[in-house]
Amino acid sequence: MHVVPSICAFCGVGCGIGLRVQNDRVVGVEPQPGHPISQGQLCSKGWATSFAIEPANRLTEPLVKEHGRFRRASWDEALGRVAEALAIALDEAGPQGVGVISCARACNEDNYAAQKFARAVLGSHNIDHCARICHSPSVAGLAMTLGSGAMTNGIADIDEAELIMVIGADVSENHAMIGARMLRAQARGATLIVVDPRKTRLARLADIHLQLRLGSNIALLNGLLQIILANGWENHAFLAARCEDIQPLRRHLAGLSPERTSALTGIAVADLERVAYLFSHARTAFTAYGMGITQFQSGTNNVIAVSNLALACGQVGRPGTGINPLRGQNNVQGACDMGCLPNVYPGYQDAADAAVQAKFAAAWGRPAPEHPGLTSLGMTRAALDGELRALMIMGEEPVLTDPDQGHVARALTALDFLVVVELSLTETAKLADVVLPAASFAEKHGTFTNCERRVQRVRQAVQAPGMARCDWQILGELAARMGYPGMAWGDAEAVFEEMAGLTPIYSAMSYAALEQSYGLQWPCDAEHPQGSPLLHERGFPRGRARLLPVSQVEPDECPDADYPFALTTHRLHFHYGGGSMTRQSPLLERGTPAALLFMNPSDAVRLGLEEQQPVAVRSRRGSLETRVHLTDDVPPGVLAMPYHFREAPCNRLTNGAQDPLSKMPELKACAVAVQALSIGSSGGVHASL
Ligand SMILES: Nc1nc2c(c(=O)[nH]1)N[C@H]1C(S)=C(S)[C@@H](COP(=O)(O)OP(=O)(O)OC[C@H]3O[C@@H](n4cnc5c(=O)[nH]c(N)nc54)[C@H](O)[C@@H]3O)O[C@H]1N2
Ligand SMILES: Nc1nc2c(c(=O)[nH]1)N[C@H]1C(S)=C(S)[C@@H](COP(=O)(O)OP(=O)(O)OC[C@H]3O[C@@H](n4cnc5c(=O)[nH]c(N)nc54)[C@H](O)[C@@H]3O)O[C@H]1N2
Ligand code: SF4
Ligand SMILES: [Mo]
Repeated sequence: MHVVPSICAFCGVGCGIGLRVQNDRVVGVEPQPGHPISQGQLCSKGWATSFAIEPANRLTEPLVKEHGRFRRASWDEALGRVAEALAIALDEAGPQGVGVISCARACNEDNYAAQKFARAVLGSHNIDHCARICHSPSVAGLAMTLGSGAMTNGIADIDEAELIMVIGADVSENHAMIGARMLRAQARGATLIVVDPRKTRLARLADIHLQLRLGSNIALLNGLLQIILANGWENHAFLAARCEDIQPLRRHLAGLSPERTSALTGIAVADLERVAYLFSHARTAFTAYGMGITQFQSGTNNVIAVSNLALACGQVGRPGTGINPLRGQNNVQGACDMGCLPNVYPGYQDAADAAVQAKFAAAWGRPAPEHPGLTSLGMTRAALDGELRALMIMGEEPVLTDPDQGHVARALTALDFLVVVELSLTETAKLADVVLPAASFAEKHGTFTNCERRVQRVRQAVQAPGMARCDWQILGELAARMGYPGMAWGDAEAVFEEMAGLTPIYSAMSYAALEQSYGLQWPCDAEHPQGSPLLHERGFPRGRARLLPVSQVEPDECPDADYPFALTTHRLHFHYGGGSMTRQSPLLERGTPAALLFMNPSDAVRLGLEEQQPVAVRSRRGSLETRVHLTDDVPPGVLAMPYHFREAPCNRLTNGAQDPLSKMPELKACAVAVQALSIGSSGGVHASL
């Protein structure tokens, strides 16, 4: 047996793992000794890696659909079909009629290839990925206030924080090794504050839990800032030297009072005052936030409200501080950095800028696409309208993970042609015309960029099962068939080198440089050859940081007589995304609860429901059956459901209403009704869980 060092392929923490290999099979996992992030530990998902990529559960051959059924095919036949279908769609509908969804679980090299394929081969900016429904409001909001949308500080900064404020993130479940680090910081004396409508595990352990009303983030953050400004607790020196526009914000908040904030958020005035005092007086306050901020139709404004608070108190640009969006997927930071977004080329170079267009047109030997691109949900809409004809989905499971499942399934079936590149036959792959087998991270060389902008090497430990290939190779072959020779790279390193040459924030990186340490944090360029653990020490990318007045916006759908509950959706520690990888592990499957609808006991009493009672849950868009679990994790009137389970897919219920700026759908709040199911129908529920 030998051990191959790599990086965990689940969440954005980026833990260092060792793949234990025997007879060309990954038989187990161990923590990478000395790794600066995981420090010799892994969470249960990391430990379960070998199940997630087990060859027996994988796609090993291309599949093509005929008369509604899949049959095996050669690469030659399958790629021939894809090339032909894309050519027909281009012919009939032009570059606006085709699109690519890339994969935040795959390597930077794969994602670079995906956006190059969309732009250089298909001639379209229709390229997007799951960041749209994750941290797109961070990218949009922090671009407006700071000029850059990534975590400003590193994970190790938690060790230097005097105060840690977690807003809308369930860190001990979802970024487990960061959660553990926060609890260690608390044990050495840091103050831990959690802002969440649910009593998460971290909230129960925190010094202060602000259990705000669902969707009242801006009211709370504005209210805290109003108390700070009214008492003169803001950081005057930082505001004068580093920020602009405090006066309009001061005027905007002047009409508020702590009592009004308390009424809007459900938090007692004394708690508001205590948190405002502690946050503004801490020498170093590390702010981390997640989906409880971004997944609202007010997502971008929520992010701006977080930014306003941290800036006004000068809690940015120093070790132990920062505005830190906890990026979710193992390589979602990288997929954004690689330009898998309709409006930017690699390194956030503006797709609408003529000089940038000329740069890439010259490098790739193809003219820049003429039209602005569509977002992922924009492509779904265009498919339903008959405008998008052919789509490639490379490693995403939108049937389970996008809002309003019925709408998504109708859109994908309305396409003339769908090709899915996947590890296994997911719910989305089942709808495809052609399915192509992809190599997993343990079967290829490449890089992942974790949530703190750290680019780390992933190494091939075993051969890919059957005929599976790397995404960049598949895209390269397809490009060649479509008459574009510029993606025929010899190996992953060649893809990385081409990318680094065109991406200023990665420009001083190479595989050799990444080998020398535990990766490098961008920007890594001639000025910062050793990378940049800490951003904005002296200036912001936009010069001075901007404070922007924002106002509370209620969720699009609030409870009413027909749909009396607010439903929020979240994650469980043992499962990941649409579950296609974690649900292969018998150990993690043991962590699947029998009941998926979390309800406060007082609501259950009112409705006459008992623990594990079968229920139907309805929203304006769809319904599902599951069982209730009674817990005071959720407040009365609020229900919560995880989104990992195809048997009871909560995205059948969720609302597609979008943030106008980032196009983020409102995954964290919609209105539902609950109905008890009779014992007769419970057999069905039981069988489905
Ligand atoms: N185990 C596991 N880990 C994961 C993942 C997974 O699927 N499983 N997915 C990864 C991905 S892609 C991501 S993006 C991250 C996401 O990680 P998180 O951001 O932690 O994701 P969630 O659990 O969806 O939501 C976080 C919290 O927001 C709270 N919330 C809901 N409404 C509000 C509100 O109005 N205000 C506030 N302040 N909070 C609110 C919820 O109660 C929940 O506790 O996790 C990553 N890690
Ligand atoms: N209701 C609700 N819905 C949500 C959320 C929520 O909080 N509530 N959160 C949203 C968020 S934050 C996110 S990020 C999305 C995530 O949504 P998705 O990205 O759709 O979720 P995953 O299950 O991670 O899907 C990734 C797929 O990639 C495949 N894969 C892994 N590695 C590779 C590879 O190297 N190559 C290829 N080709 N495929 C690979 C895996 O098999 C898996 O099926 O879900 C969103 N949906
Ligand atoms: S915390 Fe995230 S990166 Fe670390 S082992 Fe767990 S899933 Fe993997
Ligand atoms: Mo995410």
